[in-house]
Amino acid sequence: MFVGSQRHPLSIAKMLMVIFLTTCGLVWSHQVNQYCERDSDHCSELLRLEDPHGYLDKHFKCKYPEVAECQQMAAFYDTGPEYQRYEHVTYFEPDDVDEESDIIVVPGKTHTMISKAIYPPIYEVEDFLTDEECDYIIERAKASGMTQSGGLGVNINVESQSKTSEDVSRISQQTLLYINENDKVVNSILDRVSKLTRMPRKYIQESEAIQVVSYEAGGHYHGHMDTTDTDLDEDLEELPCCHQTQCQSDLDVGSCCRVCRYITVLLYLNDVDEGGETAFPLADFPDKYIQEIATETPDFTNLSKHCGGDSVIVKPKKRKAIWWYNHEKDADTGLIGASIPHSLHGGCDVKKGTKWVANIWINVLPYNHWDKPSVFNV
Ligand SMILES: O=C(O)CCC(=O)C(=O)O
Repeated sequence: MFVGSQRHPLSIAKMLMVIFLTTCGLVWSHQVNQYCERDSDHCSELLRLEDPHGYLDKHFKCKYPEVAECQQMAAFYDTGPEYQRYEHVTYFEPDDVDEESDIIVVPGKTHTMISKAIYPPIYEVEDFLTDEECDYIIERAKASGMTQSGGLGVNINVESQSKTSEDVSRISQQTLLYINENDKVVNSILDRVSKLTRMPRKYIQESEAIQVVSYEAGGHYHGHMDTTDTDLDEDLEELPCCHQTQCQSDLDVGSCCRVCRYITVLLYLNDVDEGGETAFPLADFPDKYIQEIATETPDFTNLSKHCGGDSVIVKPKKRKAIWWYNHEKDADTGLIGASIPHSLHGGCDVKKGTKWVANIWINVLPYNHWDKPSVFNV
């Protein structure tokens, strides 16, 4: 009796442990199955990106228990909340500036990717597009009708006080190209963007429409960020991302929603006779901040007056792509983290000729909204 009563609590503890582990297992596999049923494409996409050796089965279980790496990978996916397994983002940091790496974004062809900055990581790839693709995007944009650009992004200086064209924050024309599944050219470019950034194709498909922009001589876009700068006001982090709300007017940005553009891929669609460089005045200056340089004299966010100096500068060239991170990756959740004010960038004055570019933004949902459907997905 005495012995029995001593063993009894242990058995109960063991039983409880078994029930707990079984329940965890069931909850986990239920979550996985639910998620994969809802989104089997994304599951396979993640497996393709994350598991190039094919160690895991479709339930993220190790197929080759004798291989240590396989077991480690399965263990990673078997712990932590669901968002950690499925919605995490990639973040690649170069060791140095001008570091070259070979990448394969088109089967059978190698492209060279060159790092232009470390913080934020900015990369350049020549011949990312073909001549025909560049011409096609320009023609599609012209056909859809170009209109005067408004104040998109997060501009620092107040436009209404502008006196000369140099002080106007943006002088360009633009249009949006919606991602249409029948458009083979655009979809093939987006496939490449997924390989380039190693972000799931699904994120790219669900992101905003492609923005095509043209500048004539004198045209420019002063320093701005492509995403909402939560560094200026941490409360902004609580706002949902604009692409999952219905309040999508530019006026609403910052009050009912925020822009969550994790990565920008900028495509150069033509050769510019003179000028039109893309400048990043704060890249690799971790100790400088927008507020300082915007209020200093000279104002380095004014790219008509200051294009060059110590800024990272990229010359436009037909077929070239550059891309960079507008946010960090959150170390705890593996999801989109704080915005990077040092991603401030813009287009310097076009001095001669016309400049055509296209922006592909990769929108990513933050931790508190990772389970909300994107409006681009309906
Ligand atoms: O024209 C450029 O080089 C930069 C364009 C840009 O920053 C934008 O469209 O957001």
